[in-house]
Amino acid sequence: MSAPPSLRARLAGGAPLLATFNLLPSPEVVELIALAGFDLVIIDLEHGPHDLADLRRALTAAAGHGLPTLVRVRTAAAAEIGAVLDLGASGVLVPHVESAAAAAAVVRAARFSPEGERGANPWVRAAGYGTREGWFAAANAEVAVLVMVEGPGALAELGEIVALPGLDGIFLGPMDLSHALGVPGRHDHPTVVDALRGALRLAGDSGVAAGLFAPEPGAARAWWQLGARLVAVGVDAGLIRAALTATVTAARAAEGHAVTSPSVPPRPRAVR
Ligand code: 3PY
Ligand code: MG
Repeated sequence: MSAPPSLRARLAGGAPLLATFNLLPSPEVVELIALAGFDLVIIDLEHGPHDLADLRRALTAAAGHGLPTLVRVRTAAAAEIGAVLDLGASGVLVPHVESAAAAAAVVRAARFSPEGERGANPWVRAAGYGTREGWFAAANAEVAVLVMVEGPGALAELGEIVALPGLDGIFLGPMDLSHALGVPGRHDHPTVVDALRGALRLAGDSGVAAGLFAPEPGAARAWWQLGARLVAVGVDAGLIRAALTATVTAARAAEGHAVTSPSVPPRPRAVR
């Protein structure tokens, strides 16, 4: 059986992708995200408290379900990018990249020579601890590299960013953009939405994939239709909280509901 296409390949073509953010350092939550049917999970080290051991557990849980993983690192440091890729992330997402030069440095950190300068060690988990033939070339071919466009510098240099060789995609952050554009917290303000639409157009013209965060699921289809290849809807913590709150609300509102059947099934008869 041939291996499924890499996240990098799926970003380059095929059906639009649906993700959500994993903020809670829990492999069980990653499994629930896989079982729910998302195409990939974005494991969020920028806003989540995961350490590298938590990340390894999350990656193992995802791999058990064939769920691709994009890891949002905390910083653009080459050592951090290398560490999450060595652990086995399908791709790396770097927040707050504010220039074409910074984006080029991200690509260098994520790709082995001759395409970049990623620290080379073939005995890491991602390389099957030394068992993966042709590891360096395979990693260069498969790893997805995305930078976040969420500040004024990135918007100003977007044309150069999307033209960078080796960069697979940009990912737009409406929350940070709302702050950068003077309407803090208003991710759906027309100024923010115009910036998002303009960035999607530019990425589409350049052929690089574009993704973005959408707090609400209802917006996903519209963003796909506007050219987004990847929409990340919601954050696990918020989705779980909303489901718990809805359950409490529904239970408290359910006064007068007639209980017509026992909720506990009868005990089976003992077999002799
Ligand atoms: C943003 O909207 O700024 C993000 O980083 C999404 O997580
Ligand atoms: Mg952000």
